[in-house]
Amino acid sequence: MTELLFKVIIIGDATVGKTSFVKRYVNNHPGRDYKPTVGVDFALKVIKYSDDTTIRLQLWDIAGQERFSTMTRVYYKGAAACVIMFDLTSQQTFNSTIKWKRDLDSKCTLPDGKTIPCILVGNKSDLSSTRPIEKEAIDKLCRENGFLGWTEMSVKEDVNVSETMEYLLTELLDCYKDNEEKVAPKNTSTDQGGFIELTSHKTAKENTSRSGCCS
Ligand SMILES: Nc1nc2c(ncn2[C@@H]2O[C@H](COP(=O)(O)OP(=O)(O)OP(=O)(O)O)[C@@H](O)[C@H]2O)c(=O)[nH]1
Ligand SMILES: [Mg+2]
Repeated sequence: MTELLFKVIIIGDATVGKTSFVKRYVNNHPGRDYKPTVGVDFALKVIKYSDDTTIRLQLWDIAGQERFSTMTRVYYKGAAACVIMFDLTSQQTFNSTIKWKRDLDSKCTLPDGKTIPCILVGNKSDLSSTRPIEKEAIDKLCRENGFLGWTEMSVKEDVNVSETMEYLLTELLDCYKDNEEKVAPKNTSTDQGGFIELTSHKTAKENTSRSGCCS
């Protein structure tokens, strides 16, 4: 029986929906009112990946408010993968994803020196009538800033939450194997990006889950 533990960090501006996302993914309930995250919150998702492999994802839900930005180096340490989230109805939060990605890449790398796999997520797709950001702009930003790709999500309506994480887990495991085997991994900072068709990435079988809060 193999047990693998990975740290996954979730970053992005305040109010984009990071805490709601983690709660939805782990507990299948996003919570109700907005309570700003103070520093960082933790949750654990246990995935029965195959008959002989269990994966534990330690999720670090990092505060988006500016006043916590001095702590990011500490929070990013040891991360195996990252979700950078923005609000599809807020141009400002979309623009900020470049800043978050640069901050991440400058402070966190894999053992072989490559950048960690990072997916861009546009949340609040349920608010479709107030969406100022064109898909082409997201594609472009994704390609130019070394994201794996991007997905649209509605945490509120439970659209693409587990699918996005399944996709990220597949990429994470690829990087992990590459690092284990000491061969050159896929370079996550070039020739990628673009919209991810999630339905073709059903790999991990989610079985049990639990969460814990340590902050
Ligand atoms: N309409 C809609 N609202 C959402 C969605 N996801 C989250 N929200 C709301 O957005 C607000 C902020 O959500 P949070 O998850 O607390 O935001 P956060 O990114 O954790 O914010 P910080 O902790 O300050 O960094 C809350 O009122 C949520 O209910 C969504 O998919 N659709
Ligand atoms: Mg939060």
